[in-house]
Amino acid sequence: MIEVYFTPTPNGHKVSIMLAETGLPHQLLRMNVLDGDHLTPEFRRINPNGRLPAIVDHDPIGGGAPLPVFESGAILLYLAEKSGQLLPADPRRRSQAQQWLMWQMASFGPMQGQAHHFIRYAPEGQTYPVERYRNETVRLLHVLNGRLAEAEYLAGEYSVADIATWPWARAVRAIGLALEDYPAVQDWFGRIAARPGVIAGTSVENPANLSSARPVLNEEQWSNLFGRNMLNAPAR
Ligand SMILES: N[C@@H](CCC(=O)N[C@@H](CS)C(=O)NCC(=O)O)C(=O)O
Repeated sequence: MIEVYFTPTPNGHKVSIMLAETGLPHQLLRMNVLDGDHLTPEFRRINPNGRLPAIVDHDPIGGGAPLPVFESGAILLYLAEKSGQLLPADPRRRSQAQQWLMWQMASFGPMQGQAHHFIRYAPEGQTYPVERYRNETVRLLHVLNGRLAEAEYLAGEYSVADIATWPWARAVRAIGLALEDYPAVQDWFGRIAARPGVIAGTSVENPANLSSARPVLNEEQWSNLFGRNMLNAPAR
């Protein structure tokens, strides 16, 4: 059994989609980041970085003690290895899947995440960071569109790279961007949205950040959501 420390965000949905696609037995444990569930000493023994998602595999590859895995990209690779699915066997495609997975983890997720932060959460009127991160997200959408204009899926076949990228493509409308402006991305997005595993993996709970509304948070919730309280919380 795999325990999934889950919150309904693009990073959380990568894991719920992967588990629905592969059929690996699991249990979702819903974490509330506004309450600081991810900052407790217990959770930080699973993910020292105090972020979601994370998993604990009680029947890990290779046996032995339960294995905690953090960072959504590492979780996808672990589940691909465990299930023998969604990481291409062909070495060229396998490398492409790893490259686009790293691209999502290092660029498309973090840059867009900052755009969400400055557009929807930070005090209003900060034009420089809003433009910087929205423009960078636009640039990355052009990169994605270029790849998908030449290949049906990021690695030539459906893989962990698509599962990592799709929930973040879904989130761009909350920062005022439209997939219609990127036709190859839009076609790819529709193909993936129709997959039963993706429908099951995203029906778990709607992500908070698909809406462009500005959330109203009190001081404590803000500090929990953006990790500030982690500096005050004991690590162990
Ligand atoms: N690179 C990490 C990012 C994880 C991340 O930032 N998770 C968010 C939710 S999607 C979180 O835990 N936020 C709470 C906080 O920042 O304190 C991954 O892909 O797993």
